[in-house]
Amino acid sequence: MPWEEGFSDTGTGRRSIRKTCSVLIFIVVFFALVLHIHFGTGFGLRHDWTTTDTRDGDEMSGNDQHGHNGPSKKPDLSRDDGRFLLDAAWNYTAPPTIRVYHWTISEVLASPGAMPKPVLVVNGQSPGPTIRANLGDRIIVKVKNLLRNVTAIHWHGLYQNGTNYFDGTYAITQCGIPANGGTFTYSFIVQNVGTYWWHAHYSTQSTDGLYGALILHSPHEIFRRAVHYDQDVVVMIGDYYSTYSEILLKRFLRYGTGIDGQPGDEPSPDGGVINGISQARCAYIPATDLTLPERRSGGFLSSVDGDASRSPPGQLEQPVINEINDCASNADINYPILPLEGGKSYRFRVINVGSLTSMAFSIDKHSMSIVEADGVDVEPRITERLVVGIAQRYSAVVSLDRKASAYWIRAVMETNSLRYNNPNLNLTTLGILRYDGVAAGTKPPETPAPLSPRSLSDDKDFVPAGRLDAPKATKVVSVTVSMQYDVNGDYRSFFNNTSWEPLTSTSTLLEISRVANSLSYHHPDQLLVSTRGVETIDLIVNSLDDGDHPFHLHGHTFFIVGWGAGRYIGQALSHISPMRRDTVIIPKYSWMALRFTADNPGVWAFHCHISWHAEAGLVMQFANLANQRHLSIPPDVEALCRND
Ligand SMILES: [Cu+2]
Repeated sequence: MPWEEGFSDTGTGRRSIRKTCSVLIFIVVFFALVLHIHFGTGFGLRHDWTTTDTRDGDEMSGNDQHGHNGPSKKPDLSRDDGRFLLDAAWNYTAPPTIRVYHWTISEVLASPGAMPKPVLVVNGQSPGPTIRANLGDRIIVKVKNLLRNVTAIHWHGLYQNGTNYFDGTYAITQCGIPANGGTFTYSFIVQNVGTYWWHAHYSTQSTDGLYGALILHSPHEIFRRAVHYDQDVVVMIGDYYSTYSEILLKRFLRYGTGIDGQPGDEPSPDGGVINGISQARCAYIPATDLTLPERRSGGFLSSVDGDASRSPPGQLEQPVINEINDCASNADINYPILPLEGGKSYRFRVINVGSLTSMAFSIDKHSMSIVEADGVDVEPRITERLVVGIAQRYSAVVSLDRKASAYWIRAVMETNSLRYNNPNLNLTTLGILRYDGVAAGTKPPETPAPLSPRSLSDDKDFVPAGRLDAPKATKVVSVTVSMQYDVNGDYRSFFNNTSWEPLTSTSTLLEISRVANSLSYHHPDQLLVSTRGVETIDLIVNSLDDGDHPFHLHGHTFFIVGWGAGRYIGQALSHISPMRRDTVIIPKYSWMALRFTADNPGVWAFHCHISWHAEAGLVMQFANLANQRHLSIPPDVEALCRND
């Protein structure tokens, strides 16, 4: 079946059945939402609320933390490694709680690695505060945006059933939270359990540090642990850029040349990061065949706000041969330190917060048992090395059963996504796991420990714990992924023949709510699949590209019902308890079939999680139950579009 752009009906008989179904669904969903919105109990959860007001770090006020040109003062962004070790005394069966967070987002000049760069922080921290809650709790995050750009915060993996307008996807579910002091409040019920994260969903802001962990508990998990553990530890790993992402993005998208003279080549990172600390020493940008406007203006930060990124065809400027290659060779090298208790077991919540590359996670001389992937409990599998794709999460249970000492925690970059040589790239990022009682200054042996060949690296290669078969598909949506030149001669990413660009001063959700027949909403440059009744969709993705892409679907956990090399030409799909997750890597020149039930009203992005690809247009959208009026957008969400 062909892909659909908007809704196309197939016959009057089916139409009347659908109409009846729609009315029934409308009634059910309407009452569920009324209960949900007004009482916060729409999912059969508990009634008596308590409120917890959480203030992480100091709240900043005023604009004095906008440190573009200031001296290289080095705030300690991670503040205290202890904040990644979660309280063991957590109450999993607490009565429903309203958890209120007050976040001030600002930009500081800081040095997560050796080079100072602008870092986007929440309450002075990057990674930002960890949110921790139980199923059925209400999370309220009051955001104040002191950045000089708008922002939006996405709660990665959360269903947001009934609150699509709080999904935090810029220009899709909301307009930006205004720059220079704008405020906005997110409020939603926890409907998921497991390891999640939150991150900015405007441009490449998450690349510069605007993210944090989101750990959601089930009342049962303390009793039903497949593998015993005593405590949770958050480990956020990823690639790291010493240069501000806005500069890299402009050069990546630069007309005709790309960042290294090869259009479509993504910026190569300078190193990795573990819980906000990097050992990257340098900032490297290769020469292109254009004179760089930022070089002419005498400093590459100064042109960020200028509009010098694009030279029209036929007016190419003089070539230069110099690269931007700054290193801080004598700067201190820092390591994140996790002081843990020997004899205990820990559930490491491993999250890839990066922008381009997968990372392999390991701890020297310790194996780990993988028990969860993207919020889905899996049959425990033992490994010594775990490859985590961008935006994916795993729980790895580790027993501290070795000699009391210090051991390296490693995040090793996978190199298959790197398109040009960064001569200073630091592939291995290290942290220190220190058993208690071991002297504070103790460092693990300098020589890299040999890694066992036992490695888990295929993100489809897990078995969900407990059988859950995929429902039958009722609709097939087929898309092709490619990178190519558009009609303007820009090299961009495509779903079919569309390359997404954000709407201005409006969102898809708002636009759909404004047209009389929501199903007819259509944008010529965006791929939007609208459904009327509840459909179970087979999303067939054919990747014609020569790189791997980590794809994420908002608001759903999909079943991975099939995959293979080449294109999908009717190969058999498997519905028998397939692996489920919300982010999966689709390898180069291959296809994958993702099945999900579109029963979650609203507009949901499906996009590549490589920051550079999403910004180059690799985004499509699903409008579930688009014909229904039950998603009335709150006035303060709508108001954002008047100020955007
Ligand atoms: Cu991609």
